[in-house]
Amino acid sequence: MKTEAAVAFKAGAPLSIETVDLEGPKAGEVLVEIKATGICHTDAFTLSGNDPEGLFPAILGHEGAGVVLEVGEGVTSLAPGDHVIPLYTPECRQCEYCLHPKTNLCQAIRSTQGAGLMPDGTSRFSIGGEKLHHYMGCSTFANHTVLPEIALAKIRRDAPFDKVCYIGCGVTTGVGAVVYDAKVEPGSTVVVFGLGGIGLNVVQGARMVGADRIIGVDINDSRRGLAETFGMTDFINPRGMKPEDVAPHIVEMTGGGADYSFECIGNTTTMRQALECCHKGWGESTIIGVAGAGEEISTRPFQLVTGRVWRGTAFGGARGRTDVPKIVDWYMEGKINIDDLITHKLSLGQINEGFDLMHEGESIRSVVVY
Ligand code: NAD
Ligand code: AHE
Ligand code: ZN
Repeated sequence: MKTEAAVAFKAGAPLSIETVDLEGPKAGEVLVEIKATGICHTDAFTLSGNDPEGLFPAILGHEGAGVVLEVGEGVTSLAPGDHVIPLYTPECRQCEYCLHPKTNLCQAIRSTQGAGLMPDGTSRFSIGGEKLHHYMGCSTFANHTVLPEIALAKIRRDAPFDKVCYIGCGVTTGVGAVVYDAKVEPGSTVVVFGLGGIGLNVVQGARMVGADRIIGVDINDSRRGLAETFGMTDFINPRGMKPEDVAPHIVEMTGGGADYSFECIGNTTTMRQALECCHKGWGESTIIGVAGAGEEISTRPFQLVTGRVWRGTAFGGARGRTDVPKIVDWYMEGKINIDDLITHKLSLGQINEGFDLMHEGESIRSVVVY
């Protein structure tokens, strides 16, 4: 079939709206009509050329929601008409990782997914006979896409696509990092570096589990008001501070340091600050931000010897097919707020404006509605 897509032909160039060819689903695969997709900073990161796994030409996008149109041979858990959220972290429920209680990183299709291909090693997308790569196994910047059955969470039909698409990455990553990975306890002091599409979800996750103090750190002052409505109690704008002064400042204002910190920027300097603002003996810092190719983190090992813990999370530790439908329920029951984080709604033809708004610090989430 033919479908409309925003194609990334090369790193650093704007996306190009094209009519592309899409092959139907093979065994174990599902054809999905994408109804809405968010634009995550990770899409911009890959488009910039900074992603070691970035491949071009490709159809980016990994934060979508849509409807099943057709299922391939052997697909049993989904049928045409089902509403779904694509999962860049699938859940096969059979691999060593899925069977391990400590991780959500299903590896069933990781190698082909990282190579921009379907599990059989081929692509379903092409243009003028030239292969287009899939992206993160999702490619939600296409109006129609094909995914493996294990990479789709079936969700309730009354959930609005233009809101719950955000659960495909940002909401689950931020709220899940608090709930599933760090397991923040009520009464905790939490520091959130970066109050964008991910960080604000960490803030609301921390409020949801009953954190007492939620300190936000961002160089953009305009993030303050919204962050406060999501539960932030204190704001720090580190502009004008020396990088080495940020962690001691937080340690001082918290009387010893954070119980938990989260880095939601992708900057190795703030990753270090996030670790070092943690409380001696027990503070835990979680890296969410994605740093560019070749970048490395550093700290004095003494920071860890003296009881701070450095860890990271992908997709908030959520097991997609199991947890994503529950997070959709949390939204529908009013336990989490998605509406106020979606600042811009765009058509596919306006998708490059969504990237501009992100880079200018004007948007929290832009959502493309097909
Ligand atoms: P975003 O652009 O919406 O937000 C980033 C925020 O960081 C902005 O508010 C910006 O003002 C702030 N910021 C930038 N530099 C700063 C600095 N030096 N100090 C303080 N604040 C600073 O991005 P997002 O969509 O929220 O994504 C954040 C990061 O999380 C990205 O690196 C993205 O790739 C990553 N991410 C990771 C996962 C995962 O599973 N681990 C999932 C989604 C996104
Ligand atoms: N491909 C990059 C890393 C990109 C990355 O860290 N991706 C996160 C999701 S970000 C979503 O917005 C992730 O889930 N990683 C785990 C995985 O298995 O991909 C690189 O550095 O090579
Ligand atoms: Zn993302």
